[in-house]
Amino acid sequence: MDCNKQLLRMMLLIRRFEETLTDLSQESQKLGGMMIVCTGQEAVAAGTGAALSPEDVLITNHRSHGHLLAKGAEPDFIMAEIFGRRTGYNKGKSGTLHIAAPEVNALCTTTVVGGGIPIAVGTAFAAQYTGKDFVTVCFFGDGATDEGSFHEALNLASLWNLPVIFACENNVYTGAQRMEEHTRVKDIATRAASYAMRTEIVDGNDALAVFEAMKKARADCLSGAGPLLVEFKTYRWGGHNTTDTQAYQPKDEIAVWKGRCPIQKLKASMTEAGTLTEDEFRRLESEAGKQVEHAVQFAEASPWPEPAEALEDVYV
Ligand SMILES: Cc1ncc(C[n+]2csc(CCOP(=O)(O)OP(=O)(O)O)c2C)c(N)n1
Repeated sequence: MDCNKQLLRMMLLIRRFEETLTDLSQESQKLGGMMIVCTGQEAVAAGTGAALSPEDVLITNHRSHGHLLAKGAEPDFIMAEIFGRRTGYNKGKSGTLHIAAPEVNALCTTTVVGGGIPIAVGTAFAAQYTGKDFVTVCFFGDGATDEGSFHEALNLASLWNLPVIFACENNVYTGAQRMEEHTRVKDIATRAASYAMRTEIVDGNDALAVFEAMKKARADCLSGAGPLLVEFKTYRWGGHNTTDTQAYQPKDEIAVWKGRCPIQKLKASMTEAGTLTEDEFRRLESEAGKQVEHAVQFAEASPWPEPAEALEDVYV
């Protein structure tokens, strides 16, 4: 399958997955609590996933479902984990916010903002120390770059020339705060200059641009060029989570960014190039729908963990 189609297929899967979770936690109330979804940001995950190899390590944050799917994690096992079932990636103990899928080297999802960044330095150091050819990609939001952990981690990664790509998804908001309310910096990428680190700013709604940038970043990392901070400019269509009313997000701003939908953007360029028909698009959309429907059925039919299992897998 050509790269464009792979990117489109993945974005459609992520979109459907997140829309379904939104529905499950709002309308149908089959899921308790709230969901943190990445609707509108699919290109960042899809483009990155397509650029990585299975041995590459993923460290991610609270907005993780797209990253995990694009890294090759199974929708069934992610969904079962979110439902808290025994068949989930972490036997129902992590829920939506802390999924690890070591099977695809997605080693850590942490909702401690900025918490994953030093961990990524650790896995990148392991690659360098053991002489293994893999990179670590660490996702975080613009808000995480205000944390001390971000600065300490970037300093060390640069000093030790580690094979790590710091992937900042700048979606304009940090909770209910716009970027200009939490920093005077206009581009997060400029922060890496303090650590003499290479940077790049990429249109985060252009899946192909993300793919090309990450493919090059990976190759450079592996050739010993050291770490890189890539800032993806994108936008969160929904609120911080599915209980957020978005009162602070101007409606016209949301409309502008919906006009830059990453799925529609790729669809338009493929259609123009004559590599996609409307029928085929509908078929891909329907396939994504079936995959997610299957995941929900799998999760709902799966058993709950037994209370006696609560203390299993506790190492300390
Ligand atoms: C250390 C820490 N501080 C605060 C929070 C509460 N919190 C959870 S998500 C979030 C917003 C993070 O924004 P950003 O890093 O920009 O990512 P985004 O949600 O925009 O994807 C905050 C403040 C937390 N989980 N951890």
